[in-house]
Amino acid sequence: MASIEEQIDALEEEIRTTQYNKATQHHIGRLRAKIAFLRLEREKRAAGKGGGVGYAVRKSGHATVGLVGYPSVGKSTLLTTLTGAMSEAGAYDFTTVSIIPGMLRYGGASIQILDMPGLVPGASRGRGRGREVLSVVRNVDLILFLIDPDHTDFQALLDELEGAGVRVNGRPPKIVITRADRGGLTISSTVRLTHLGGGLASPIAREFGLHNGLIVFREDATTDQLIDALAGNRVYVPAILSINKADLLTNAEKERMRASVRPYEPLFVSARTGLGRAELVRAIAEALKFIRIYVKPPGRPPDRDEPVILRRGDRVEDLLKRLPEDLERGFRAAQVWGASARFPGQTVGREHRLADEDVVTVLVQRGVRPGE
Ligand SMILES: Nc1nc2c(ncn2[C@@H]2O[C@H](COP(=O)(O)OP(=O)(O)O)[C@@H](O)[C@H]2O)c(=O)[nH]1
Ligand SMILES: [Mg+2]
Repeated sequence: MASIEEQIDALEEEIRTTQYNKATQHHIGRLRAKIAFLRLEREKRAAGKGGGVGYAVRKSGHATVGLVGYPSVGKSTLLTTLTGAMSEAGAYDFTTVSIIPGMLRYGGASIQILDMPGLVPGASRGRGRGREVLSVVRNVDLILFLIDPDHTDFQALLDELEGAGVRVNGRPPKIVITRADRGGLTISSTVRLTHLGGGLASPIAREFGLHNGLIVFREDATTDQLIDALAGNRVYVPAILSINKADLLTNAEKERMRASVRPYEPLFVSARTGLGRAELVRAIAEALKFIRIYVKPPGRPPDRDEPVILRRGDRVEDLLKRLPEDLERGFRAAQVWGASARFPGQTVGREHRLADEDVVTVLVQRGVRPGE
């Protein structure tokens, strides 16, 4: 019996050598599903053997950013430039043997930045500590990709992450899957399926052992999106791209590199000279979607010097977690002034979504006296 690796290689070879057309698309869809299923199996076995999956890094700060790039592109140097943390920087590959955190402060927010070993081709199959690195990457709030003039193959970097189930700058497919014990498989959709019509969805589902249940498509999903929904362990992580060692690049070289990474808009930086540092920090904060909330004690002006930093989409309940415990325990309602309020001073509950620069007063029940 061929190993999982050999089976995957054989299936990939078959896809490569099969002409894609109407007659073969079902077959190719099933091959892709088989590969995805085998990869899942491989991950499970690696995890069972303690193969590095679940490498835990304690999160701290308001958000965590992972530096991802090939060895020697300047990740460790950049960590120092951004945060002052001293990660051992050297001219050799694999100088960073572990994950080194640093803290970057930005307008009241603290952003944890993780320096990690460089990814090498084959990382998603475990090469060069790849599994450890990728398991950390799965848990960050933002990926900061770093390439340099000598390591320009950005697409291969993306492919390693995709191979490990990380959907870079993606969003979950709008597919709802319900498993059942019997009754067969029902497939329905609220839109016309142009990729998965003609009965293509059910053979793919069967490759994942889904024989009974319901699949509802709420968008015109592709084969890969259905596979992602069936695999279930995908993560969707936003990312930005920086090109380091810009101090070594002429304008013409910059333009060439810029063109090669489209549709990404790279930021040129030099970790060594600090060039582009401020723009990069701003881009990180922007990508993390921070919002600033000014808390206003009743009858007093808001505290504009020390906003509470939340993420876009956060609610009053997320704000409460960051305030003294008695405010959370005694919470009765909140009053909001600003972009999220329908009118100034609107009274809202825990579920209310806040917006950048909102002013919020927390109202507590009688008998609870904040600050005591
Ligand atoms: N010219 C130049 N060299 C850099 C820059 N950033 C890092 N380096 C050098 O690149 C080499 C690898 O850097 P390092 O931070 O260890 O890379 P890592 O393996 O990605 O962590 C070191 O010799 C650094 O001094 C930069 O902005 N410009
Ligand atoms: Mg390093």
